Amino acid sequence: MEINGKRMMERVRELGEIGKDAEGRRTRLAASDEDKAGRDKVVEWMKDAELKVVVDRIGNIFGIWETEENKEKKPIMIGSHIDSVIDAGQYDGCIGVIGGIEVIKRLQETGVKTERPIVVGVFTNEEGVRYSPDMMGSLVYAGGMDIEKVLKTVGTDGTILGEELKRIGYDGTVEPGFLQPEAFVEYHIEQGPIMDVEGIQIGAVENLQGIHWQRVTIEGAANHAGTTPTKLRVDAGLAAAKVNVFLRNLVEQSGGVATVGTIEFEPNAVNVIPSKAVFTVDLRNPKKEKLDADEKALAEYFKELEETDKVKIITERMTEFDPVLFDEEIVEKIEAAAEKRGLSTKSMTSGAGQDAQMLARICPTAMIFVPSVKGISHNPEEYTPDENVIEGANVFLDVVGELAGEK
Ligand code: HGY
Ligand code: MN
Ligand code: MN
Repeated sequence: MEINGKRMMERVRELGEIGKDAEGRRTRLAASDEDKAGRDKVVEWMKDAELKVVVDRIGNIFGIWETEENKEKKPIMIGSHIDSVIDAGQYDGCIGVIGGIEVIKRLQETGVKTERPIVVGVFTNEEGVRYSPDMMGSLVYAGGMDIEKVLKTVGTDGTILGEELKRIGYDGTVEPGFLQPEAFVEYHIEQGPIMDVEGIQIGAVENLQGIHWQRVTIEGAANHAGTTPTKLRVDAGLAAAKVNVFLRNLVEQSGGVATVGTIEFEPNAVNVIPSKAVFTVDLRNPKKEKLDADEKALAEYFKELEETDKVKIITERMTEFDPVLFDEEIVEKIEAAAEKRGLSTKSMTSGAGQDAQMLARICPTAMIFVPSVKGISHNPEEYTPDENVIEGANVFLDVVGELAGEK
């Protein structure tokens, strides 16, 4: 059995057009109007597949395919996210949602019955760009955060998540976690270079690296850019730059990765020494002990910097997700399905955070990757050739059909 590749790719491109601004930049930040437009389109496709659509209180959307015979059984859950980063690609998350609906539709069209229901989920705010933390909807679904607290989250634009979900009409009624899955499988692009470089068609994802986010505020002293002698400066901007260089040296030793993705200066004027620098640190490593050691080294460096640069440093923890191991049996099913289709396969680590890492807290979980050309992602140049997307979706169809007990 094969998915309908034409239909799937048309939908990837159709969703890819949603949320583009006048300059053609694709951005669908969680609970924004653009996210709403994407959600509405996905709900339309779910209804086209005659799925029962349910929205939970954190705005996660579920398309449920169940029959009288199987509805008492725990479902196989599939899915991903359609919210994006700023100026994003069109595959990240979307192929897992569109692919999930496609898998169900193909099983329906071929008259296949399954022992278990199949549910395709669209998780709120996987990216965490507007509201922190990332993987928020799946984390709440898995019981990792309290829904009342999360709905009060203040965004980078000062909005309140719960109010925004209500405004876009996705403030659902059912409690997150209302369906306990038998297993979860997420279909996703690699977003890294390994499969492209090695010519691998299917990634069987066996684990996912730990992710720590923190917000750092460095307080210095504003002063005149021209009249203040170097040795009298208390320069928050310089201290922030030193932290970034320290992080790069740190992870080159530990084998992790570090990113200062956002930074703001105050008063942010060309001829004023910054009195304040506020930036985020995204620190990751597949090994928990190394990630914790890097965090410790960074905290010690902050103390040192307060001495040498006479600045004050305040840190605020945003996320702290440990590395995750996925389910070996499902990983083996993915590898076997790829081999049966004559596709090359490799077991992989996910460098990116994923909704699957949260579902792994409540059920056996694994992921299927397809290559990202040149490893580019979180960038409009993100690209996976149609044939790779379709090959991956066919493996996804095989694995989900097997897990659901197709008959
Ligand atoms: O941050 C991540 O890795 C994911 O894209 N949210
Ligand atoms: Mn993603
Ligand atoms: Mn992403």
